[in-house]
Amino acid sequence: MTPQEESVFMDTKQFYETHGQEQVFRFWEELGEQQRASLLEQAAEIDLEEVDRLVANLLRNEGGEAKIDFSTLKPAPYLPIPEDIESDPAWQEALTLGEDALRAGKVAAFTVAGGQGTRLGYDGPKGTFPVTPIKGKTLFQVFAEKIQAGRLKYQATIPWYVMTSHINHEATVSFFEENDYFGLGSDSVRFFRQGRMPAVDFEGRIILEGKDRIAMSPDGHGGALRALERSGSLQEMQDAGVEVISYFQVDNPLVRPIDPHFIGFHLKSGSTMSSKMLPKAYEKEKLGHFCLQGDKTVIVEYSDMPDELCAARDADGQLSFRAGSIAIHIISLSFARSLASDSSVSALPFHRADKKVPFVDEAGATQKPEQPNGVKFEMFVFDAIPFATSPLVLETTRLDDFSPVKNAEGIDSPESSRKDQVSLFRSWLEAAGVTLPSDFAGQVEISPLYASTREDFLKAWKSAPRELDLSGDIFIG
Ligand code: UD2
Repeated sequence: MTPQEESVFMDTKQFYETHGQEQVFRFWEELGEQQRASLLEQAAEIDLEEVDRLVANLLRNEGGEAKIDFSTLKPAPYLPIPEDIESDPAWQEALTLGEDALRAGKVAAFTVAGGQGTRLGYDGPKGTFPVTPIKGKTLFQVFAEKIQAGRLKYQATIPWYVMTSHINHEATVSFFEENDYFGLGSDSVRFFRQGRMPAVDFEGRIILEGKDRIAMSPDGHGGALRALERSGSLQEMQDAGVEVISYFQVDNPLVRPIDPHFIGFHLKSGSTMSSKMLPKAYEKEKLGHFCLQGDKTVIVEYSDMPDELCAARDADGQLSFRAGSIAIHIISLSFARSLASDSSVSALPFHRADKKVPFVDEAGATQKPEQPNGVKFEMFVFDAIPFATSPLVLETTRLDDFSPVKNAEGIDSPESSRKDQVSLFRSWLEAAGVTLPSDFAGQVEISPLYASTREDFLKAWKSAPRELDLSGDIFIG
C-alpha cells in the first residue's frame, strides 16, 4: 500500500472503531491489494451514522421512529370502480385528461426491478422470467410491448426507467441488449442501480459475508426515490417535459403501465401520489392496507397489520380494511423531486427484516445459517404517501391489473398468473362475440402489440375479425 492508501485505511478503520464496527476489518492482514481496495470501497459506501440510528430505533427500540397507532387506525376511503366505465362521466373525463397527458409526452414508465426474487427460486433478474401462457414471453418483454403499444397509440416517446440493484444490474442490461431493447430503442430505456445497505447481526454489528465482503443488500424499493434523483433520472425526465411517473413492480404481467384513466384521475384530483387498490380477496391476503392515521393516508404492510384488524368487518359483512395495495402508483415528478431533495421529508423510514444472512466465521469460511441471524434495512416507496398532497386511491379489477408471480407454486405463482392471463384474454374474445367451445381447454394469449386493453382489442377485432382455429391454443398477435 502507498502511504496515502495506508492513511485512508487508518482513518476509515478508526472511524469504524468509534462506531463499534471494527470487526469489518478483522481479516485485513490476510487480504491482498485488490481485496483491501474493494473492502475499503464498500466501507466508504456505508453511512455509519444512519446505521447507528437504525440499530438504536429498530433493534434496541430506543424510539424516534414514528410508530403506527393501531387503536386509532381507520380504513382509507377510495374511489370505487363503476359497473360500466364507458358510461360514467367522471371516468370518461379522466380518460380524456390522461390521454392528453400521454400525447403531450408528460408520462414516463418506471419499473422497480431490484428485488432478489428469492421466493420464486429463479436464478436471474425476475424480469427475465417467462410468464405468458403460449409464447412464454418474459416479464420485461410484456412491459416493453405494453409501453410500445402506448407509444404507437399516443404518438409519444414514453421513456422507460428500470431500477436494478448491484445484484442484477449487469444481467438486466445484457438481457435488454441481447433482445435489442424489444424494439423500444436503447436511448429511451434507462437503467440505474438502487442503493444498498449493510446487514447487521442482532447486536447491531455489520456482518461480513466474506473476508473482504460486507453483507450488503438493496435498500428496498423506497430507495427508488433517492436513486432516481442520484442517477439524474428525475432531471432527465424534467428536461423532457415529463410530469408524472407510472410506477409498477417487476413481478406483475397484468399491470397496465400506460393507464390513461389512472393518470387522468391523478391529474384531475390534484393528487401528487396516487395508488390502485383491490378489495382483498381474503383476510390475510399479502397486500398492504390503505389506512387513515389521523388525516394522513398510510399503507400498513400486511406483515405489520394486527390479525383483528385484518379480520374486522363492516355491518354489511365486507372486510373493513379491505383496500389492498397492489403496488401500482402514479407519482408526480415534482413530488418525487421534493422527496428526494428535501432532507426534512426525504428520510423515508427504514423497516427491519430479519433474514438468513451468510456470514464469515472466525476461520474465514462463509457459512449459510439455517435460522435468521441478521437484520436487513429496507425503505418502502409507499411510505411517501403520507407526505403527498391529496393522495388518491383508485379501485381497479383484478384481471385488469394484478396477477403477480412471486412464489414457485400455489398463490401468486407462474401457474396462477398464466391462468389469470388466459381468463382475461378469453373475456376479451367473448366480448368480441367469439364463443369458445364449452370444453375448450387450450391457452389463449393476446399480444400487447395487437391490443393491450379490452377496448383496444374490441376495436382492432371489429375492424378486422379473424378466423380462429378453436381446437387448440389461440394466439393473437
Ligand atoms: C409488495 C408490497 C405489498 C403488496 C404486494 C403486491 C412491499 C413491502 N409490499 O409485497 O404491500 O403491494 O407487493 O404485489 O412492497 N424491489 C426492489 N428493490 C428492493 C426490494 C424490492 O426493486 O430492494 C422490488 C422487487 O423487484 C419487486 C417489488 O419491489 O418488483 C416488490 O418487492 P417484494 O417482493 O419484496 O414485495 P412483496 O411482494 O412482499
